[in-house]
Amino acid sequence: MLILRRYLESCGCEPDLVELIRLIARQMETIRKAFLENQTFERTLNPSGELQTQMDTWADEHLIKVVGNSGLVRELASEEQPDIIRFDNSRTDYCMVMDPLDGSSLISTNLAVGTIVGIYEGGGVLQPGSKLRAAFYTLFGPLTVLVVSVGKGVQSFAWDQENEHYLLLRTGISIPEGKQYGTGGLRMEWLPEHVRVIDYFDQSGFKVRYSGSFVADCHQLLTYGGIYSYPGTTKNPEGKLRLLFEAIPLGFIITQAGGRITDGKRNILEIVPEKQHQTTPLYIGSKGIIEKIEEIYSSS
Ligand code: AHM
Ligand code: MG
Repeated sequence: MLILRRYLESCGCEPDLVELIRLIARQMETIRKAFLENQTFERTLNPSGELQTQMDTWADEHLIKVVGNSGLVRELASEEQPDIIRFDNSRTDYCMVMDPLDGSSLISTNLAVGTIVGIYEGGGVLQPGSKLRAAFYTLFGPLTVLVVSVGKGVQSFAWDQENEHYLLLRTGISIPEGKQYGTGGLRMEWLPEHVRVIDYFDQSGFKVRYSGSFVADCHQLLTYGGIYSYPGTTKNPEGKLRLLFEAIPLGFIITQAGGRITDGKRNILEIVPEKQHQTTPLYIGSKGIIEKIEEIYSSS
């Protein structure tokens, strides 16, 4: 059975990149254990003004410590940190973006949440997604799953607790054209273009699937196809989800699986980020559906 390390080596990944991905991947066991004692919200707000959960801060502090001590990352941007962190001890040029725990409002409901990571080679963290060297996410469901792309397609692995390694689950993942959609934002605040998109889905026999965890909702796209969306609204025209920590890494993975990501008008992977906590409206999923959405936007 193929394990994560061998897969990354077989792709020609340099040893430092293999080590970095494996190092973070191994932290998932530690993070999973921390859920039991960290079930509630903190009183603190993150840089996007959202209430943090205990696990947001726990996972953030843990990963910053591990990554900082590794000497494998020069620059780190986290969804939970106001500023970019620089590590002078780094022997590499890797620049990393992370959402330490996405979907954390669902922790107290025991629905699936996960960690999202993107890795650039040099050039800082404010780069378009098309320049990513690698991206991966983990998902805490019945299995701890890791989905990774190093620019050579998408593979998923599952944590084998007994043997302490990640075993290949699915290889060469290709996103089908499905008929399901999820959308965030309050209906009363949707913009007219988004209303037209949703009308199109409803009139075309699409099912609704939305858990409130971006990483989990995107993960199901790899099996069932369809799309996830969080649009711009009258209140937040630039949407809710963060370009660096959510849109770019997941967009990279879904694109590598043959899907697409758009803000309605342009490929999100081509956007040059201007600031760390920038948000973007987004639609992510099956290629044909994204093309239809862009058609609806351009004719609006
Ligand atoms: P988080 O990183 O703090 O979890 O915030 C992002 C989350 C996404 O995981 C999810 O899709 C979205 O926010 C849900 O928002 P809403 O509750 O507005 O539907
Ligand atoms: Mg998030």
